[in-house]
Amino acid sequence: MDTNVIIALICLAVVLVVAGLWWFVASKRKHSAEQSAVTAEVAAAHSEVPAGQSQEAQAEASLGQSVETPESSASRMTRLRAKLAKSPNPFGKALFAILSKDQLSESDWEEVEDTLLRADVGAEASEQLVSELRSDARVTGEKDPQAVRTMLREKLIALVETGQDRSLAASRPGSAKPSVVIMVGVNGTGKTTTAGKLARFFVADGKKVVMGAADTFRAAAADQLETWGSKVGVPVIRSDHEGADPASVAFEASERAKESQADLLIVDTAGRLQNKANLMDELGKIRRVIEKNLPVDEVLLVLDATTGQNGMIQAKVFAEAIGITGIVLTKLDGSAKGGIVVSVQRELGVPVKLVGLGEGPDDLAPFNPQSFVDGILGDE
Ligand SMILES: Nc1nc2c(ncn2[C@@H]2O[C@H](COP(=O)(O)OP(=O)(O)O)[C@@H](O)[C@H]2O)c(=O)[nH]1
Ligand SMILES: [Mg+2]
Repeated sequence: MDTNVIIALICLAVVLVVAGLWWFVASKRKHSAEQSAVTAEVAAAHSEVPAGQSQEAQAEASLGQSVETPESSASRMTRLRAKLAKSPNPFGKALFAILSKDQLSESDWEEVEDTLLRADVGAEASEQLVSELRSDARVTGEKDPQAVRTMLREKLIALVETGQDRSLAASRPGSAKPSVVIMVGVNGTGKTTTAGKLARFFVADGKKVVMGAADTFRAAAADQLETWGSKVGVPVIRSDHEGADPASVAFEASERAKESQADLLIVDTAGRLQNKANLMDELGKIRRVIEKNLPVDEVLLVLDATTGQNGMIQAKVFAEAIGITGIVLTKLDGSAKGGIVVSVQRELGVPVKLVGLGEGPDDLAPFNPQSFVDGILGDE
């Protein structure tokens, strides 16, 4: 073979080897550059989310949805107190108008009792209050309206105040973590809405909340709860098919709350059960499965104030089916029957802990007897 050909072949081989080496090194460099770009992107995505937010909130934020900040407790209380004073709950005002008359006739006293009954105070409590008022010298003798008003205020507060603890277990110092609240009550009373409002309430206080959609009758019920949760970055554990076992959703929610070290788990339930045995069976099962993971320290019965005594009969069935620790009285904003606070506490033996005062997301307030009575008595 010609020496020139050999030299040309050697040169070609050298060029090929050098080109191959160059290609290998370049592709390696490109790969590592891509990787570091991805790492930088991930880091940037994380740094955009403020510290202290939940994983779900981060996921939400990265999806471009903003997480709302619920109203603070102080602002909520001022706003809702004013709202209660303006609510169509005139029985305090009506009583005051009658009692400030110069001479109280027998028919005036009948009117006092009627007013109380119409406001759903209940027969026993109404009778008791009338007899106390009749024997009070400040009503029968004194005619200074201010004195009558003060006396009426005291009597009404005494009627509403039971001396029981109205705080939620989750708000007490040293409460279990996660604390568990189960919402129960008849369909349409406001369970899901109250669960959503309650979640916001705790989120506003910087607490980590998880919700469980154990109303599995309709997918829409879980969607409704999810809508509430997603606005404030609260994860909602749900089933993806209608008619799933509510207890298994509740169990999963309790596992999630425990794993994620949440402060509070709120479990929404269905209210449409054919009979008491059925109801006891289902609510009992929900409670038992949660208790495999966490103690249940609050069962809130949700009662619609506008349904009056009828609603209370149904509420009693729930109270018997699962021990309740407190009552949420909803739709007090649209009810002239504020006296139901008195009768429900008497009938069920547990305190009203929260009141719903509207459809707004933060229209839920802790129940306070003084503010309530001031509200129904109206401004001077
Ligand atoms: N005005 C008013 N409406 C309320 C209140 N609470 C709930 N609602 C309304 O009552 C309806 C039924 O509520 P929902 O939570 O779905 O009841 P659930 O079937 O018990 O879960 C909804 O339209 C709510 O907006 C309240 O405090 N005031
Ligand atoms: Mg519901």
